Amino acid sequence: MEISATLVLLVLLTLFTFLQNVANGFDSCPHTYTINPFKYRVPENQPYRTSYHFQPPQNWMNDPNGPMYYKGVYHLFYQHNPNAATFGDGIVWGHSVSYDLINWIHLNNAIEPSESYDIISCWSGSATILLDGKPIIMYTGIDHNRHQVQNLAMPKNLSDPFLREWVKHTHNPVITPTDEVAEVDNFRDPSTAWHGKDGKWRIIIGAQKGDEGRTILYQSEDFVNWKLDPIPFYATDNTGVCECPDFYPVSINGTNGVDTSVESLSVRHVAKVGYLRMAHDYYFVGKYLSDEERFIADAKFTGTCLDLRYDYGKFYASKSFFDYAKNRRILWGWVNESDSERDDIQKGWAGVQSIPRQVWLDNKSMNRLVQWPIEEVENLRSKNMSINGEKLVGGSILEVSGITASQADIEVLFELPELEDNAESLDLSGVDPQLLCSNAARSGIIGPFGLLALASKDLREHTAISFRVYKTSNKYVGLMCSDQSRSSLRSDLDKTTYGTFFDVDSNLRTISLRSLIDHSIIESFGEGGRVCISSRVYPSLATASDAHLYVFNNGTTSVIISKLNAWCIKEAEIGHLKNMSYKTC
Ligand code: DQQ
Repeated sequence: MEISATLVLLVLLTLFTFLQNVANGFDSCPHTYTINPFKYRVPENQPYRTSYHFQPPQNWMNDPNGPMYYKGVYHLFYQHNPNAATFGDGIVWGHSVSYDLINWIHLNNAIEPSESYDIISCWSGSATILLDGKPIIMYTGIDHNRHQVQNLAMPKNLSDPFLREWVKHTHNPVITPTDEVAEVDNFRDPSTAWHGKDGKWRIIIGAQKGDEGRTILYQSEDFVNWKLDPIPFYATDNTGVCECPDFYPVSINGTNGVDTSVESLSVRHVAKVGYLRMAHDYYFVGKYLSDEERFIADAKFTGTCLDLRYDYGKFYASKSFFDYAKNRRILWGWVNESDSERDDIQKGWAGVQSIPRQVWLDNKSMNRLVQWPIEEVENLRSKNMSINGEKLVGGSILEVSGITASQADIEVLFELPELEDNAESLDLSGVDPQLLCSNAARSGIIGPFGLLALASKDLREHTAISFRVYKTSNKYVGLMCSDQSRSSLRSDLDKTTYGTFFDVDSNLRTISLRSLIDHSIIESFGEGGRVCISSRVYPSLATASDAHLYVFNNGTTSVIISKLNAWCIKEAEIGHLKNMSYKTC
């Protein structure tokens, strides 16, 4: 009897520990910690500082670097100027860690200029988890000649759960540019490596040769000695330099991610490049021919609105990683400021990171991606209000009250009227959705309808995230817009209007929208994440508790708010560590 009671207790204890480990992402040791209440070191009065989007304590931030998951801890590295709120020489790898990708602990810089091969700056790169489980970083150093060379850095102490210190490899630089493939000052941003069936590692590096944008492939058996493949892995004419290339497999079934090295019939591949000239990240879905070391994209780059972008607003230098803890692929992007450099200096900071997004292949089309804010952001949701089945007649506006409209998460499903009789005709040839959005915001038949975010009570300030539905020769298309033109009474701001098309399913007759609002950023996900637009806005009236949120319909036909849920979002814990304790385990 006693033995079986002990046994039951033991089983229960094991189950409890297992569940605790699941909750902790299999972190080797449970932890508690407190963040220093002095969260950031910037001047008082910060109406535009974000509350749940990642920002360093002060100064300039651009590209997300690394990111990786290692033994229960997520690491975000980022391009950072520790000395100013502007870009310049002396860029370092800032470093923060997290247990949930939302609350962050700032650490000391991971990589700083120190050697001739990175003395001017330490630019972007990626982390790879090697076969023995150890992480390694490859980054671009701007050397004493201002040439771009690739270097390695490894954690100094693998038993430090935060991997606070990084040491540079004695063989650095491990890759230098060769004239025949790249210009010496346009050869940067090594990708996460993938491991081929032949036992060799592969990476791609962004480059330019003439006016061709290229990603160049290198192979290595030991991660230190790299062999150039002289034929570009993927190239586009007349685009200028490719920055921050990313290459990864996506599963053809379901939303789970797969490790970067997976090659099988159940995956397709995605190549992403940032073109500096356009300042946009474009992605291509296609086939990875590993035997020939080539990537064949389904569609060629056209330089038109037909090209696929992660985000049709501000979102650049993005980087993805495979999250082993939750079997998902996560994507980050840098969302830069739309105010002036003078404003940034005054604020004491510039640049935010997007909310990490889970990314997967759209199983409907099989040729584009879906992105959705990681589920952890929902832990910040607090007070909620909802609207169900309410008709929004043409020309009407309805306030979504009772939530903090400057810090919110809104999900809404609109039901459309009959399309055949109501949708306006549009000839898609040569139409630029971004231009159309500048005019389409006024009035139509089905739409524009959507949200007015960060709006002042008198509506003199607002950002409209809207939809309008058109009939083309063979299908119905939606136009999604984010119109910043009336976002602020302030001048000297970039108020460009963004827009993109998407297909509307005439059987479903619904359009969904989710917007994450955080003081000066609005990240919007249309059609369940098939089309995304992020914008930066700086209202002068609609700040903090003076910000309002509305649903509107400027079309002449009614749409129905099938379901709307809006939540206040709590502030994320982002700061320096005050203290931390590990329970004995
Ligand atoms: N930012 C880095 C470069 C990269 C560019 C410099 C993209 O490595 O090409 O901070 O924003």
